[in-house]
Amino acid sequence: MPLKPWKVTYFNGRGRAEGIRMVLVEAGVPFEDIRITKQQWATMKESTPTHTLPILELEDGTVLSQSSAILRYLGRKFGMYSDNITEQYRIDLVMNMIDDLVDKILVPTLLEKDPVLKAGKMKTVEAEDLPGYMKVLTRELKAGAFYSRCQNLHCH
Ligand SMILES: N[C@@H](CCC(=O)N[C@@H](CS)C(=O)NCC(=O)O)C(=O)O
Repeated sequence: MPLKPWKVTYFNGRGRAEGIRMVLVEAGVPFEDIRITKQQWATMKESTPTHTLPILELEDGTVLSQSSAILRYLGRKFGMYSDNITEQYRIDLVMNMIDDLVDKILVPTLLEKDPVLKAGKMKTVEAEDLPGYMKVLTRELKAGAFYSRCQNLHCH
């Protein structure tokens, strides 16, 4: 039976799917970048593994869910997640921080509908959250390579 192409399914935005798309591009894996509407989501939500997006469908039809679990799966599969537990800790620390930051950014950008409240909340994120996160993330990047294929990226 011919194998199917991998499929990343998410809404039309970067959000929690962009890291998965980036890792697949870096690994050289062709994939279908499926971006669905809220109406389409309503009809498929219950059939997804954790009733959330993003999901990644593999060539044999297996569907993976939860962005961090997917990223670690891909990292292990393509040699981007170290075997060294200290390096794994650093990777996890950065992944968790980015997850927290996505939470903070998604609330004002997507969930808040009132334009005035939206602008105010975004300003708060920019002024109060982003500087601290950027400081720590910059420190971690400066501390050295994150994974064994890092020499392929401009990450030093
Ligand atoms: N921890 C999950 C969170 C997933 C999540 O909340 N996804 C949102 C989009 S960013 C979603 O599916 N929203 C639609 C819904 O919950 O019905 C992950 O990292 O994948």
